Amino acid sequence: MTRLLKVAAAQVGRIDIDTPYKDVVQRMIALLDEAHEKGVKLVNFPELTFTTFFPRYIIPFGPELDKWYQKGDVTKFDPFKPFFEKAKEYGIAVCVGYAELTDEDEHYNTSVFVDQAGNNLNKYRKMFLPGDKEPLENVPWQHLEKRYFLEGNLNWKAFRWPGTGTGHGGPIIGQLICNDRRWPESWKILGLQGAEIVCIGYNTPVSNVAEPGKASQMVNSDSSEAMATFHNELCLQYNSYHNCCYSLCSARTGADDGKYSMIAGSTIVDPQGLIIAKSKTNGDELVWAEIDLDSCYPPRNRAFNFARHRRPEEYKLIVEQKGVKEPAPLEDEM
Ligand code: CDT
Repeated sequence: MTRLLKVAAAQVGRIDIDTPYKDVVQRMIALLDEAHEKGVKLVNFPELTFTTFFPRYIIPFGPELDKWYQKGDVTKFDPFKPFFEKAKEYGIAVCVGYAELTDEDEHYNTSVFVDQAGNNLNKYRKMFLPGDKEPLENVPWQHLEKRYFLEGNLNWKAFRWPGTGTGHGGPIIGQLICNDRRWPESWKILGLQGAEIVCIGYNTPVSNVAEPGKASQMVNSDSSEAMATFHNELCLQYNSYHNCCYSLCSARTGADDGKYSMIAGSTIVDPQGLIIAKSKTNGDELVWAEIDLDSCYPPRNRAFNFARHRRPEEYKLIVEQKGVKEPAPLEDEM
């Protein structure tokens, strides 16, 4: 049996602090136009797709900060509506990241999966928030995600995407956001629910602060970009492999404001861990492929048959302990 489906990772390039929503939305629609031409049925978009990565700035709490977030049903927010309407017109499902403000004034880094008929099938809130709460001194930039977002509280819920005609009760979808992709726990919880496609968006700087407070350890070179790209692929390839799933991975890339450079490398990875499609630019680009969802199953039935081989009774440390506790040091090594 084959369960063929055309899917895409939409990469979105430079967005500045003052880029209007309508310009971004037009660019996103151009990516949908291309997807429609190619017969693609699902397009994944990046983390916080509609704006620049605002957590890099110091923004006063209150109305000035809240301008960056959307309240209520994001598909009905006027400036974004043309994008969701175009996806529905084309019969394309989309997974897209945005900043969410709840009625209780909670702030989340969120992604929503909207099916081809415009139904909001699932909302996911980023679980692993990197960066800091308080600004670092003497660094050229920072990610203040711990300042501007709460940790996600919707767990990693896989769900069925109806109406694709691919059989098997519908494709099983999971969502992750950026830093989540680096943690095997998030993937395994989706894997245990049989996720066949994991949709991921990211904003990953080409350089990083090695240690808080030590700007001198700021790594910023061609080799750091290569390393950031390598780590991205490492996470996507290995985690897709041991969970026997596809992943659609979309970068917000380019140099926002002409200086905040983020890696590109949007990819589609198959259940063997192979990259089957990859972006060639660091701008707007549609990375697409035809995939066969049935190819998740030979490895699931053999090498990664979880029911046969996993040892959950031995994993107590993983759920009960958070940080590292080393064994006591040896006397003669002190
Ligand atoms: N957006 C996001 O989660 N980015 C992180 C890098 C953070 S550097 C403080 C990532 O894991 O790619």
